[in-house]
Amino acid sequence: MRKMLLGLAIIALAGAAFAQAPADRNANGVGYYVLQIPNPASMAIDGSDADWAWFDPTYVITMDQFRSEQDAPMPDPADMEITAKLAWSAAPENMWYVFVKVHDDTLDIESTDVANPWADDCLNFGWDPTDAPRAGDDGRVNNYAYVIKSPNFLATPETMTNSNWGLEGMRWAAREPNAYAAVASDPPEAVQSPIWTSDTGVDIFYEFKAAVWDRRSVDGAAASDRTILEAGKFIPFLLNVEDGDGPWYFDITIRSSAASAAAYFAGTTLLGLSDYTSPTAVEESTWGRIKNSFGQ
Ligand SMILES: [Ca+2]
Ligand SMILES: [Ca+2]
Ligand SMILES: [Ca+2]
Repeated sequence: MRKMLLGLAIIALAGAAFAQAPADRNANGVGYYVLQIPNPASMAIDGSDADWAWFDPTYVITMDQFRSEQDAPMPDPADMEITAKLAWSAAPENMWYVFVKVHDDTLDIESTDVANPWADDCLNFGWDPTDAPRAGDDGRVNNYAYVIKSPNFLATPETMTNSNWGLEGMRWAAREPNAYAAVASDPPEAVQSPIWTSDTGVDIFYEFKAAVWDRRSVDGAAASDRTILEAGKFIPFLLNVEDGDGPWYFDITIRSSAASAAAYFAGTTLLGLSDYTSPTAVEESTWGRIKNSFGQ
């Protein structure tokens, strides 16, 4: 009995230590914004951002809003430079969208091991909607992360995987119809080569949409709790970009060093259609007025 009480006291202490998210959880000091997609049917997960023209450029995440996860000096733009866009679709689709462009001097996707995606250039991301990084059956269920990289040289060709591939019961969450992902490059032949480089480098494009979960179960989607995405909602999110080639080989992240130390994610807020200024909305509202005038 005494042993059990001592055990409970230790659990309570550990809980208290992680009960509060760090106040300064974001690499940019203020947090990040996720824009509602005006027309989800127009979006194609194909590695092209031709379908992102509606996105308000104010909310593009640029290099000055990232930091090194290992607190290393930031890379030279020729070695690595990132822009990222975060978006969401309302119900019934209820999906989270990301488009990331990485300029890199060398694209390295030579590893064939799906269980070790960090060996190469890749995108690492995840959500923690309940903001409870230590919760879950084994600590990895709720504070979860995924990886996207070009699957062209993987022995098991999966574009999006659980960052912990060994957690077999969770693989459903990284696969259709729960997740769709694509990787492309400019020039296009770069992703056809295990290692590709040129004097001017290469652009890599990562695009995905995925369902978000308050709680995931090893028994699949039907046994899990889907997060309902809505304007105004706050959702902890992690986005890391990894450069597998030298001289810069650390990850770049949107979370602060305090958040890294406590295993918390950065903070994002979902903006509704009227909360941002879309470059293509002028056209839409003009058309709306014309339609209204016909209706009168
Ligand atoms: Ca696209
Ligand atoms: Ca590089
Ligand atoms: Ca690279």
